[in-house]
Amino acid sequence: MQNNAQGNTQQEQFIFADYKNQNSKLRRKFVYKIGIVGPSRIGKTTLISTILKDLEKWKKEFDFVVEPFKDSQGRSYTRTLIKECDEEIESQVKAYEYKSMGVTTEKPDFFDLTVKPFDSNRDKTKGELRVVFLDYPGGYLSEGGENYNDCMQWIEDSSVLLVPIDASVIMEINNQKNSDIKNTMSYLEIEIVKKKIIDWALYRRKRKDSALLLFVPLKDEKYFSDNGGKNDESDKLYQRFQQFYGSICEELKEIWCDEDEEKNNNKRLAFMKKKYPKFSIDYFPIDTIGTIEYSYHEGWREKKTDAGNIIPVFECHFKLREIFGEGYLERKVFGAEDIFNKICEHIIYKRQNNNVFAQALDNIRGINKLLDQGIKKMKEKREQQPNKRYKNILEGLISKEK
Ligand SMILES: Nc1nc2c(ncn2[C@@H]2O[C@H](COP(=O)(O)OP(=O)(O)OP(=O)(O)O)[C@@H](O)[C@H]2O)c(=O)[nH]1
Ligand SMILES: [Mg+2]
Repeated sequence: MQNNAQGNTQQEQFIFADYKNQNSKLRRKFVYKIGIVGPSRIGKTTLISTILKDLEKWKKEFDFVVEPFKDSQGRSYTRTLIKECDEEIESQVKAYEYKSMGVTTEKPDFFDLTVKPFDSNRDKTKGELRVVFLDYPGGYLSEGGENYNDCMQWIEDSSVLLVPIDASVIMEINNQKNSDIKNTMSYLEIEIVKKKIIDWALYRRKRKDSALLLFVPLKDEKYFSDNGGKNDESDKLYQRFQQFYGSICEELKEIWCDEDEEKNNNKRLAFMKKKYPKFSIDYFPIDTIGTIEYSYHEGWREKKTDAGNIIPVFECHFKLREIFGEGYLERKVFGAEDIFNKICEHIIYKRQNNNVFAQALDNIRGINKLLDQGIKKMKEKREQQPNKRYKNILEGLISKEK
């Protein structure tokens, strides 16, 4: 989280300059970009690194090898980064008194992965998709910073957008009190987040490109009983999510859906089903730590930001769960795999439907079939073990620009 991985300058790493350079090898590759939008301390770095923590299982369960990208010398900047983030979270969990402060991200960072399908004998892989998550300091959203424009351009270009939500704040404030609502909007920078999502949605429609929007409540261990928690307040959490973020979903519906267009699409779909970009808005609350839950808050206070602005802060405190006679519990991640599963499914769909060149190349190399099988297996697994927390808010085909 502290970007120590950058210290190892010997490793080739993904950087904006390379990506933008028209002559770079990277530029000529298909890179599937994943964006994230959230203010500082909301949990962006924790979310990305938790999703990528346990990549080994993909081999066993889904016929894919998902690995941190390795440079020509076999070194991996991303592997180091994931390890550092993981160690940071583990050390927070092991601390007797858990402090939710962690280490703030200091510069934009890339989590650069390769996704390779196994061939039908499962003895070697065939082809490779490059999937890259961008993480950046949350302070950028309101105050900018180095490479700010590159980060925002990346977000617009990404067909997958992650939006972490601070569950403890929206659950523990008084949601009937005007001043609490106003402060929450300001503290969680909900208007700025909303604007980024709307700009992204308009860009998707303009580009006729598919879109996957994932709202991910974090710091929510206390509100679920399926991972060691005592109470189930999941319905209340969803209601609170709707109170603060529901209007974004309504606006997206306006932007992406057009009933007449949908009817036409449906007619045309019979012939050219694969031509239309689809969208999905999903709700995926996950436990990134699992054994640390909300304990108490200190109410609202004011804080001066680096740029000198005064903002309201709602400081929540967390505690380690203790099981009588068993001491403290180890970290227990829940639901992260389902998110990556959904992202991969989306990327493969996009590859097979929006990109004629990739499609032709995949067909020649025999990868299309392998990708198809992979998607099927992922869907089957999700249907066998439905994650009760997960909700599909809205899905459909993106209409033409109005
Ligand atoms: N209990 C609990 N704590 C979490 C969870 N997710 C994140 N946190 C804590 O929230 C704090 C902030 O998380 P980060 O991932 O560093 O937040 P960030 O959005 O990357 O912050 P910046 O880098 O400043 O933009 C850390 O101390 C995390 O351990 C969660 O699901 N549960
Ligand atoms: Mg961070």
